[in-house]
Amino acid sequence: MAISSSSSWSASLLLCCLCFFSSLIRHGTVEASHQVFLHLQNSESLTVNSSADQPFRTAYHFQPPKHWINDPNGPMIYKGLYHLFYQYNPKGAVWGNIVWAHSTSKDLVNWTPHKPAIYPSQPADIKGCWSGSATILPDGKPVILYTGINPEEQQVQNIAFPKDLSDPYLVEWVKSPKNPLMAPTASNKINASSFRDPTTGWLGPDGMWRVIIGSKRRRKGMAILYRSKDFIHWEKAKRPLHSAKKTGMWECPDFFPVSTSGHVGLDTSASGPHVKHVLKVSLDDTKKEYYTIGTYNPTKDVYVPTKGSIEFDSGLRYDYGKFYASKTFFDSDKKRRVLWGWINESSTRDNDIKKGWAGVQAIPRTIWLHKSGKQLVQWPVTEIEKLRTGQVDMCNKLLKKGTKLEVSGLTASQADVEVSFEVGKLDKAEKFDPGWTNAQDLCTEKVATVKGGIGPFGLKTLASEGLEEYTAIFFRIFKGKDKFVVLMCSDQSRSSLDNSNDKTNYGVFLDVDPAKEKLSLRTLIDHSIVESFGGEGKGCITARVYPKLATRDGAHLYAFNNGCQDVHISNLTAWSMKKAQLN
Ligand code: DQQ
Repeated sequence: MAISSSSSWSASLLLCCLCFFSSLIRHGTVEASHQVFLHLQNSESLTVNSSADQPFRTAYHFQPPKHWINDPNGPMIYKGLYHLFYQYNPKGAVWGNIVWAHSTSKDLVNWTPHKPAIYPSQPADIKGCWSGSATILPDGKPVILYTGINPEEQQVQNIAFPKDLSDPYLVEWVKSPKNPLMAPTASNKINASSFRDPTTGWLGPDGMWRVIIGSKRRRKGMAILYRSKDFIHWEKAKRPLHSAKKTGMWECPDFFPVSTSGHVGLDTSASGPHVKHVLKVSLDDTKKEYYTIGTYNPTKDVYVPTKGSIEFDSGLRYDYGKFYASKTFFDSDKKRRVLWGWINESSTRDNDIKKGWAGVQAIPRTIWLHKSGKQLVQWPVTEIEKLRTGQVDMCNKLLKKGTKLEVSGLTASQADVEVSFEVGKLDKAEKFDPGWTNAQDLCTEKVATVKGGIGPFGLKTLASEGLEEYTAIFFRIFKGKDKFVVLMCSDQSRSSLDNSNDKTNYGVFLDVDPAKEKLSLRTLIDHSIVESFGGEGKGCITARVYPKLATRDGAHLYAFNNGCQDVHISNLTAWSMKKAQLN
């Protein structure tokens, strides 16, 4: 027995080493961008997953029935139907064997699955079909640009067209025999292992199409610009659209216009006096995304960020929690820009394999420029509200210091909660130390149990009755040199009794003035996801958690105040959420 277990142990050690070395070899040519577990890529789930074994599956966040998913790809609307493609491993719960899985929806809430739209079939993509984007051409025809991995493991850019434009589901896609359309060559100095994720195309005033592709040269991250007359023949521009030193590989860039007035979304080719542009990049090194708002000159093809910089921790982010490889599209039916993002797991690889799946998509969010022009604002698409049922209200309730209030009468593991707090006097606010430049670090130091002056107050979600487990989303107010500083935290430190999970805490400083405004919080709770929107969508944090006790009926929801001052709940409205049709 001892011999056999030690020999199986050494066998798995050998397998691990082999896997590690083969992943190194692979990294020597193609940089995988995801952890590579070669021996697990084709492993079906080890257990039979009855629903009783599956407390973490979501009820209204998009996911397929099983296996690994990552980046949202090519989102678009065509003939009134929303299309979502996504990176998918059809053979296992770890990254590998990547194809473009495909689902459609009438409302961004209920989804119908289709067969994979794009899968390895040509020399230009035989080793993988990686991320990319859809563009709706002026005649209404959609096309997809995506990254293929060729037999030499180089990253190249390919195109695919719908086979039958009269089919609103666009189930069949045909690849151009001209693929690849863009490739690293001896003369163009492109790093063949860091050249991926083409954006949606936009038209310049010269009638030429443009796209950018994520890349790096040594540690300098960049968005390589290409131009084309016909979307088939592409020429690399001399200068990248933008670059930044020491940022590493830029994955999944996104570049789009936003209106300087109101919430209305703009077509990706829009430009003009009332338009600003946004450049978002996903940093492979840190798995964090940053965006800048700036001015784009389409004649010179120059983008200059107004403020903020991609490379620093103080840069702007869509979401300060688990949210990566995001992509927007223009919804021409509802005149809005919609953002999709991938919520990665915080659990161990073993647990992912046991449950048979990994990865979820965040609720699609409408995104627009705040009237200050300083940041973007996001809000879950309104369609999600049709899942609300059994409304619970709390109005003008005092939340005394050091207390908690249970929000009962709803399904606390599957809910949508909107709450706003009024603080009254602010003289108990603790002094803000100007050295606190990183909100995440401050939230890690000052978790929900750490008493403050004003705050922490907020919600304890997915909480067990005895509070052995909870995920807390809360605010703290500090007195800065010449203004109040509002910190929003998502505290996962007690999210699960299972300590094998990553329980990193997240935080963001909210640009809200508590002397003039109420502090609002909306939280979407979905079994293992807590997706929160603070300050009416100015700060978003998504958490991925795996409670042991606070599952299904064992989950509770509390409002809490652990500060030295009472606060008022001006309004709290919560709903149980119905189950969506998820593939
Ligand atoms: N995921 C894809 C790449 C992309 C990365 C591969 C980002 O195209 O750079 O699955 O998560």
